[in-house]
Amino acid sequence: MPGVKLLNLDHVAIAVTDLDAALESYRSRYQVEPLYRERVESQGVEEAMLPIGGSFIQLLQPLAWDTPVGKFLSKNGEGLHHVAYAVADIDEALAHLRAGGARLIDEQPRIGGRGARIAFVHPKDLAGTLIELVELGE
Ligand code: CMX
Ligand code: CO
Repeated sequence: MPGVKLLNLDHVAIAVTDLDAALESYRSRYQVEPLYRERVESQGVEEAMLPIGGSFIQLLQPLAWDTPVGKFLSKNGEGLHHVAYAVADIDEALAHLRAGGARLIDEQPRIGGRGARIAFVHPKDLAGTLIELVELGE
């Protein structure tokens, strides 16, 4: 079976309590402007994507406390939440990870921000890092 080739570090995601304040701080301190901002109900977040080189910083504000990012914030406060790698074929990547015994959170891809197909791998699977795989559309 073919392996999983990680094409790019798509984004590093940071959980924040106040998206507007975080965006303003990135703007004033680092002169970075968001390229996208959207509400992704299925993930329980409002997110903004800040382009940096060929990757993004994803700022995540939870829509409610009983969401993955809401729970993370109550437990840890603001900070690094996950890293996301771009793959060409997310179905193939998930099949390969499943066959290798990886602890998948999503058995099937879901639709995330930018209309991309995404799936998460549990932080207990590898070095305490929540990993998101992203298959970008056209
Ligand atoms: N990074 C590293 N470790 C994490 C973590 C994170 N983001 N979130 C939880 N953990 C750890 C916890 O510290 C805990 O460890 P201990 O058992 O050692 O204390 C363990 O994982 C279980 O955590 P929990 O607080 O009980 O949290 P849950 O199991 O309820 O949920 C997770 C954790 C990863 C399964 C859940 O957050 C999830 O399903 N995430 C995927 C979806 C998501 O994050 N969506 C938002 C982003 C959307 C986007 O990027 O577009
Ligand atoms: Co993400």
